[in-house]
Amino acid sequence: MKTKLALMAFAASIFAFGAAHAEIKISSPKSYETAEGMQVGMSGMTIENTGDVAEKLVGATSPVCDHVEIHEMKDDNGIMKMRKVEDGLEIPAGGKLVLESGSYHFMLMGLKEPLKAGSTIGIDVDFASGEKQHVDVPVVSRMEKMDHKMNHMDHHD
Ligand SMILES: [Cu+2]
Repeated sequence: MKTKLALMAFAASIFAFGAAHAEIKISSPKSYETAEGMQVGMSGMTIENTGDVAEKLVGATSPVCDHVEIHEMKDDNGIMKMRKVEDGLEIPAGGKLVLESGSYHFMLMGLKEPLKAGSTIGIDVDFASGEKQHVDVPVVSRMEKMDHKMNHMDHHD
């Protein structure tokens, strides 16, 4: 047992002071409230790689739904279409990936209950390196989304 702990500490120190690695910072997490009976929810966040090697977003999990998919939303001849991203999304060293509605986003599939504005849900974000980051994601109202688009000059504190 002691040997195992010592080995783990040794491995951790190599990781911390050793070779180049990706450094992931997640900001602006957000999820939108859902109506009663809706099976899916949408979540966005900004994932920044401040490290010196590329990292790849490969997926996420959340206790509020059955599973989480990475989606891409695209304008296809005037029709917004979503498709599932199968191979993950690379975030180059020094790069940034913005997940938001209308672009890449997380789709929460098989919601266990409606997402309520004002509440917070947990999403664990997984990367190809094996890194996992827990994110507390506030649920905002649909109105807030429209507000944001329509009143850019409005200042909210
Ligand atoms: Cu989607």
